[in-house]
Amino acid sequence: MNAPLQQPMSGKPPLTLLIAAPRGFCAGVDRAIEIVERAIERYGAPVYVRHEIVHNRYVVDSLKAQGAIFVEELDEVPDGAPVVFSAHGVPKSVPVEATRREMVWVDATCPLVSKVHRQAERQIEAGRHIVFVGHEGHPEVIGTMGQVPEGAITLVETVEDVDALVFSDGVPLAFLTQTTLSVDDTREIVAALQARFPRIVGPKAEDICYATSNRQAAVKAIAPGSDLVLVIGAPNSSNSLRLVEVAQRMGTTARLIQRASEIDPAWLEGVGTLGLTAGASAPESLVREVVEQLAEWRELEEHTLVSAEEKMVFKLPRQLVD
Ligand code: 0CH
Ligand code: SF4
Repeated sequence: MNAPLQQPMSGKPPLTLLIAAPRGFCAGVDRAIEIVERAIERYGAPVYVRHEIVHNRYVVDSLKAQGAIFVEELDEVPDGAPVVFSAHGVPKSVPVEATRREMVWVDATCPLVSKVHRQAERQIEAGRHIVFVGHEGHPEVIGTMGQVPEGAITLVETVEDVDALVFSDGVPLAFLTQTTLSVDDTREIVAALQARFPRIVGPKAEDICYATSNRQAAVKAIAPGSDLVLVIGAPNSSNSLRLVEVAQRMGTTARLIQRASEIDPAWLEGVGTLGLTAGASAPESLVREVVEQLAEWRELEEHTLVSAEEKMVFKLPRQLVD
């Protein structure tokens, strides 16, 4: 005889929660937020920040409360006020202009983005034209393309874009990539580039960063066993959007949410196992907020699936530690 099904004491229907690890803040985001906080301590409020320091409204609002003012362009910063450049990086013209205006500026560009900037410069010095794999209009793409003279870099977003490339015979080529792309899509795009231009040179592995790769792998670990995956992140956060895509491509319904309040209880109908993760710019406090919201509706059985350990820490700019 079958044992009677155990009913949770609370009377709420059960929900198995699979939480991805790694998730949330990466070393570049930790560093960028600390840079703004230390700049406020050192220079006093207000400290201006050019572009959202990372793509998360909660982070931006917390820093605003501490004395940060967010602007999109340098010309919105008054003379004499300190300014921080966001984690996504800026075109070369931005620090040049800040220096010309004798501004106090601090660069919170992630060191892994800066590494791509230096590679871009080196490829141009070596006489190569760059094919850059990235999403048009994204601040990191604008920043990286702005490291080299206009016309020295061509953006591609898809394999179709690669097929449509036309270069004069014998032009030496190099490729570079945005740090927060889909690992799977980028592999295909790079393969298409190498097939069309066998002499093209590039980094050993594409420039997708460790945090982006690890978070995508972690979603791959939770998605197959989940009826629904929730990704905490902003609609303008490239790495967070990629996590939604990864889950969807595994055949699992996935949704991007910024806060717990965006969860429609109807989404949970028929869901026995829910996967949860967060983009690199989403704080852990928002993950806990979502877990607490779910616990109000369902009797939770929480599991964390760890697919990698992360120990990366980046140094702060010298001007904030001396
Ligand atoms: O994923 P993107 O690049 O849109 O940026 P984010 O959501 O602010 O995450 C942090 C990454 C910053 C630069 O790589
Ligand atoms: Fe740096 Fe990667 Fe984080 Fe972007 S996602 S800030 S490149 S570690």
